[in-house]
Amino acid sequence: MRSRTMDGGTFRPIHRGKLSQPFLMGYDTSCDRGGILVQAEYRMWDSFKGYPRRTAQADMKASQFERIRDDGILVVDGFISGEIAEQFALAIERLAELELGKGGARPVSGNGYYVRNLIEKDRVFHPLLRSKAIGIARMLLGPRVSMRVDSRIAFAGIGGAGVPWHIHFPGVSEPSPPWFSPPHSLHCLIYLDDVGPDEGALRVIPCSYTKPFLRPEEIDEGSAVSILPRRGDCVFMHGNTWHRTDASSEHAKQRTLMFLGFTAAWVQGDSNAGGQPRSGVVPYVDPSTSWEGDPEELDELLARFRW
Ligand SMILES: O=C(O)CCC(=O)C(=O)O
Ligand SMILES: [Fe+2]
Repeated sequence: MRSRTMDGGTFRPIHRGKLSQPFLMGYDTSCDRGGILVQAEYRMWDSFKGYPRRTAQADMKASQFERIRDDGILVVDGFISGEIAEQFALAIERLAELELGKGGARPVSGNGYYVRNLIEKDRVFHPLLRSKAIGIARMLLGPRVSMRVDSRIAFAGIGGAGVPWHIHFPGVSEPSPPWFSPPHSLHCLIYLDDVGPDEGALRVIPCSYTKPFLRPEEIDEGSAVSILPRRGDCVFMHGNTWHRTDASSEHAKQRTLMFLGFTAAWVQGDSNAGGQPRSGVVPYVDPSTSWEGDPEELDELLARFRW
């Protein structure tokens, strides 16, 4: 068990330094007791609301922020504590038991199954509405982001299982229309079980989010990095980073992970391929019952944002 608090330890105070010009967004990095935090001061170009300001902070070193921003991939060890990972894993198993075979959790052949929309299904996931991942998402995608939380459980003891090369937002076409903008999203894969060679490494191609039009057979395996995440670790990736898993062995233990998927709040639609509407199998849990912040921010996070 690691002894980290929710979302990677204590939040260090920051030296604010010089903020960006009004109406301009800029990055401000500052040193504080050896740690470096990155922040953006946004002025939201919303005349109806009086051009409100919002500050986004990523609790990470500038070099880490540049890594996720440019390479589209960053691994953060111990992002959540082992204890909280255990709570999440148990809640996901409970939901899976309720949903399996009833139109909820969806088994995928050779892959395991997905339990989706966790925030709306159990209060245990509501602290994620204050996750430090949100600040990072706002640094990358803008001040208004929405978030959904899904999970995957891969079966124990099954050899040859895994996911092939894929991206999470395959929204491109050929030819590319003149007004097409590439789909940007931040996906945070939080591992709730240790992954070793038996469970199968995660393989990721850095910078590949710039090539959503690749075909899986064109991928250069040699350029992939191999990651063996441990319970509580988080792999931050651009949602269109090409990735796959190595095949499991028959000695594989259960592999449970959560996906925190972020898009700009006005992007309608699913941030995770194959998402499903509310199944109605488990009762709806209203996230606003455990929210003390600005209701507008909650609406954004839950994809209820309207202009
Ligand atoms: O299991 C993993 O490590 C990654 C799974 C994955 O990429 C997916 O389900 O989309
Ligand atoms: Fe994936």
